Amino acid sequence: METSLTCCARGAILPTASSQQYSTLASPRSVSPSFSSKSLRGSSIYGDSLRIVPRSSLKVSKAKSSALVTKCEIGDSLEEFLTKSTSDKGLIRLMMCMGEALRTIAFKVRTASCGGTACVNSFGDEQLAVDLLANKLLFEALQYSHFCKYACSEEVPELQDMGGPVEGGFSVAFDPLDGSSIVDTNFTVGTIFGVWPGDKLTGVTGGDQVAAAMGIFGPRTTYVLALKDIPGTHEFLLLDEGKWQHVKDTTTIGEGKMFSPGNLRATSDNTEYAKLIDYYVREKYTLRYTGGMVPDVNQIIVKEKGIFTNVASPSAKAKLRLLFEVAPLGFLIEKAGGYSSDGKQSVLDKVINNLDERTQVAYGSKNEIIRFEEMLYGSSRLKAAQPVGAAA
Ligand code: FDP
Repeated sequence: METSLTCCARGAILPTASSQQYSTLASPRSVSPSFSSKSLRGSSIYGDSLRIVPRSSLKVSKAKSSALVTKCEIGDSLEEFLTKSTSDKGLIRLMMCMGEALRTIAFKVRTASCGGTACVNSFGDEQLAVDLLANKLLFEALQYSHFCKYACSEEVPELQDMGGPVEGGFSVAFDPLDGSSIVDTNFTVGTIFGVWPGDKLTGVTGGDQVAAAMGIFGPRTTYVLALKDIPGTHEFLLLDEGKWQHVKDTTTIGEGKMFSPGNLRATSDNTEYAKLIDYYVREKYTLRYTGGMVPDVNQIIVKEKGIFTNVASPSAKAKLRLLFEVAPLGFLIEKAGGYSSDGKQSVLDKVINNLDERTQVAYGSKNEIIRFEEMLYGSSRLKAAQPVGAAA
């Protein structure tokens, strides 16, 4: 396994588009047989130019509450970071393999041809809509990791057997390309995934995740991840040479007037949500909303402040999926020092009863989540240390 891991780190397992059909995905069953093995070949799609940030110019990680994480430095490669952060070799391998898939997806998004209603991969030997291609690449990466038991995606919401072990292995839920409706407008889009131990993706909670991550395909490509055993949410930048470099830790989400209001149509028949939006406007919050959940939530982690809401109403039902989107992003936000809520509880405390379960959600700083719960339901489970109106 060590040899394979080294191979991952060098980028030699980059799965590339192939003309082979994904028959397992074409007719999904409740639990499919293992994917057939596929040839994963190296790729030279990345240029040769080097743009490595010298370690000396980068600050050392501020996170102090774990002996492991204090050894992790800004400037580390993804593999160095993971090796310092966890002794679980299976998890390291899985996160490395997903990193390989993410950089391939970044390239496919960047070079897609957009027209009509779809953005299609136009580079290489396979013509496929980019969200379906992303879906395929992620399943391939998980199978190749050898540590994934089951996987399922928003595109294929049934458990697929990836062939890995139950004991010491993981099950992974992912949204291959969240915000696929804004790929053509060249807005930032992203992949979301959550990693659970063993073979269960239902009857578990978001708090049971051992890791979660987003791949963010914008002007820059980043891999933002959190691991259960270490504090903080960690951002890796994809360098020109194809390596992921650790560039930021977030361990605190503070107060600040920035809002990102999803499902705004619900304000027409949810008066509490309408009042909450009025509050943000009256208090002169800055609106920062793209309509893509990945960049809209990522900005809270990067700017270390703000609130994202996606609230339901009788006529505008909850649409965000607990398993594929809400729980993994909740894990990233809470590991970053923020809070999440469905109005009454942390989204990490919600039991995932079925793969397609939907929920309303808010992510943000503590005071923002208190305000969200109080304005929607009259009280908050979080004890306010100071009056809620006191946001900076
Ligand atoms: P999209 O439909 O474009 O895939 O997850 C679905 C999602 O995007 C989120 O990325 C986004 O936050 C949300 O839908 C936007 O919904 P509203 O238009 O209702 O705000």
